[in-house]
Amino acid sequence: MRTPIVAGLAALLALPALTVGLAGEAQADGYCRAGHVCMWEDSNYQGSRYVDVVAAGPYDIDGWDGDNEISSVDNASGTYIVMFDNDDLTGFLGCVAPHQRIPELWRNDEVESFIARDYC
Ligand SMILES: [Ca+2]
Ligand SMILES: [Ca+2]
Ligand SMILES: [Ca+2]
Repeated sequence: MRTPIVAGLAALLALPALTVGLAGEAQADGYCRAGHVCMWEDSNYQGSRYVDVVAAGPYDIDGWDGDNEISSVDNASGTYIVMFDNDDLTGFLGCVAPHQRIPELWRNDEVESFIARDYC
């Protein structure tokens, strides 16, 4: 009779994780899903996670939600993330290498758009 109880417990424990996943916060703070790029308001992957998208692009960070506020980045993809100071990929800032994590951006609070591509 133990097996059904254990299975039931497992289902109960899995439910909150599933709910969180549907809300788009599947990963513990500070980590990005494989293939995604994530950007945070504060250094060390803290504060609002303004960006959590499949690494592709081009992508304009929302003007009310992250523009000129990004302080840390986790690139969980196999491509470069090329960051720009302004919208529409203008004003080159720098690159995040494949699978690179940057706890404190060297150009703090400046990123406004980015694109994923296979070169810097
Ligand atoms: Ca923007
Ligand atoms: Ca910031
Ligand atoms: Ca900027």
